[in-house]
Amino acid sequence: MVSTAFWRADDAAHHWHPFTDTQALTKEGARVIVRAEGSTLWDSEGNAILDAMAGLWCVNVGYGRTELADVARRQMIELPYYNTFFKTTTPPATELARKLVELTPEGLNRTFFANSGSEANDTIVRMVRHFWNLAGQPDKKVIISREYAYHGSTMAAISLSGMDAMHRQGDLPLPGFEHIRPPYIYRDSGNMTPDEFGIVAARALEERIEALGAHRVAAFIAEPIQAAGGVLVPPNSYFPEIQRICQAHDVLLICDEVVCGFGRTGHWFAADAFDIKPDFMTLAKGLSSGYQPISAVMVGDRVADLLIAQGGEFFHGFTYSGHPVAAAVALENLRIIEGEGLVQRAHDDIGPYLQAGLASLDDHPLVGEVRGMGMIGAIELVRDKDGPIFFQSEGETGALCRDHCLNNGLMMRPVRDAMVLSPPLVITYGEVDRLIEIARLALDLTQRDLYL
Ligand code: PXG
Repeated sequence: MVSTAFWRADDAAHHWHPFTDTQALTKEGARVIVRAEGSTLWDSEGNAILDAMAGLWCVNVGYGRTELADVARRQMIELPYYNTFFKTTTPPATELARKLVELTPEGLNRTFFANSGSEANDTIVRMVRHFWNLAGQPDKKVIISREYAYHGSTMAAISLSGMDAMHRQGDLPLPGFEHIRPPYIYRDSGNMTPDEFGIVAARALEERIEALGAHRVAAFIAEPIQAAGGVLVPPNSYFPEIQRICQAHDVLLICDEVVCGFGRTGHWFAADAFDIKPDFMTLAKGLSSGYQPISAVMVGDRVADLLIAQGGEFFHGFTYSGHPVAAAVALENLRIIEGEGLVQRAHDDIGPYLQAGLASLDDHPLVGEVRGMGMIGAIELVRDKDGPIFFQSEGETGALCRDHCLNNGLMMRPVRDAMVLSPPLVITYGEVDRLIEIARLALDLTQRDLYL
């Protein structure tokens, strides 16, 4: 058998990892994940790790689904690949396009396929620009997003994202992308109620539109819950006000459901929960539960009707747009989610159980706030609950806590000093109990490290 040391040496020599300090990784060596089942991962040294992240917020139906492997195998034998470019299609791509129209909110009646959330968001940027040109308003080009947003890693998607560290590497964002404050209740609401604060945070959009001139603003993009930004759950007042502002200034609304979609929040889409009526919706991750790379842009009627009626050929697409194997796997994944009632389970069974478990950590001296919805959550660590006072060296405490989690068999990662989690929707009650138990142990060990 090939040894862990062999994998680590080869990996350090040749494999350039995403979002990784290669020098640090080379010293430590990568953990080699070799197998997974349900909500549990195994590494090459036989350690079992409870995956509270569902991979990267994506393995909604859990690991080890042989149904998905069977469908992929069948599709590969029948038709492993054909494109959807030149007036051809394949049954899985067509069926998935229709299925997504049925599942997503009313008014989104067209599906454009890509392979990643980043590509889908880049596609939306192109459609938005094309739309306003055709609509006779070529000055409407600026897209507004939020600080801490994550919309992907390609050039347009990073520009949409509000991550300073990413922007610093490569003179980004590109021109024409603006960022406003996020609705970060815990940090910023001060003496306001969440709903009062929600209006204030949303008005930041109106202020920016007015500063730029509405004739220049093309669209606003938002994740309903900012996931990689630290699981920022908006106040209930936030999105209705955002929706009003977009309508008032004729700004298109893009809802990025890459993390929030497919049951994660206890709803098929978080747009349903927050009553968002978007012009575009970005889908990926839970669409295939990560078993195949596939993403989709859901396009609203207003945009689609104009682009199709007057746009002519849309010169945009990817070799693997609507890949038949990925589409077949996504369809089967959706059948599993429906058949097993996983959205409902996240809404009124395991979701509330997870949130109650998280809430039980609130008494810990390091925990400033726990927040979440359905099967997504965060535990925000602070130096002092009064204030609150955050840690001076942002991210260090989170990293310490992450290491203690991992050493005790729990995969949970920090965003700044907030521990974020989004376990598979199939996680069991017993596993949630263990998750909370290890999280508390990791918090104790982190506290000991800090105050020894
Ligand atoms: N939108 C959202 C909301 C995302 O979270 C993307 C778009 C981009 O998707 P692709 O498929 O291009 O990666 C994402 C991706 C993390 C992490 O550590 C999060 C993502 C990706 C990688 C790492 O939180 N989200």
